[in-house]
Amino acid sequence: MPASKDKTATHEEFDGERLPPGQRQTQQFPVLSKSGTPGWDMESWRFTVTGAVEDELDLSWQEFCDLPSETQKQDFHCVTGWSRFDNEFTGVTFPTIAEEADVEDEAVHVLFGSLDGYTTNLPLEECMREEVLFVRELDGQPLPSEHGGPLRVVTPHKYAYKGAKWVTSVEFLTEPKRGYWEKRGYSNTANPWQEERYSSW
Ligand SMILES: Nc1nc2c(c(=O)[nH]1)N[C@H]1C(S)=C(S)[C@@H](COP(=O)(O)O)O[C@H]1N2
Ligand SMILES: [Mo]
Repeated sequence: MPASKDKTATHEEFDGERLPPGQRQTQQFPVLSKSGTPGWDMESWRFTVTGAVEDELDLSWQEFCDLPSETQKQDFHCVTGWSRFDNEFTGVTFPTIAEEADVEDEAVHVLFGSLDGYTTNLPLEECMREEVLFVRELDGQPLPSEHGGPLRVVTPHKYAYKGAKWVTSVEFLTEPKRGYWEKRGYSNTANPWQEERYSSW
């Protein structure tokens, strides 16, 4: 297996400590899901990329697994106050997906969709980072279903609600849209080093 890329210095970019303010470190990996763990099957699972792209994608599980992947060591910060360090995540980077779909210049925003009906959003430039990863393995094993298996997004530069578990769709947008928690009071920007936990409206 190729060496994992160490992305645990992401905090330096935000002039912050490795443990963001108001967080405590845990060795556990708590599960936070709005409505339980949805089922899936390998035969019918699809991953779609739509919207402001030249080449829409509609991939089977096998086709997704054939995309170039890498392993990264990342920290994970939950808005409810816990952080888990040194997670070994294997998957496909967001820029790889953006390149596969040939994103149009008009695209400025991204909406992720999931099997449980969850959505979350980010500006395109906040997605075009290597460490925004579509993860299918944790510690070299298939990602546990309660943590979003078969496929989830991780966003180590943001609180973890910006990473959709059970992700199956990515929509490139020409204007911003809010996702599930962003409509319900969590911060739209979600920077852990600025403690952007809640929205002011
Ligand atoms: N599809 C989906 N993704 C989701 C959620 C969810 O309920 N559904 N919860 C979010 C929240 S609030 C957090 S903190 C993380 C939790 O990930 P974990 O359960 O692996 O710790 O997933 C995020 N992604
Ligand atoms: Mo959360």
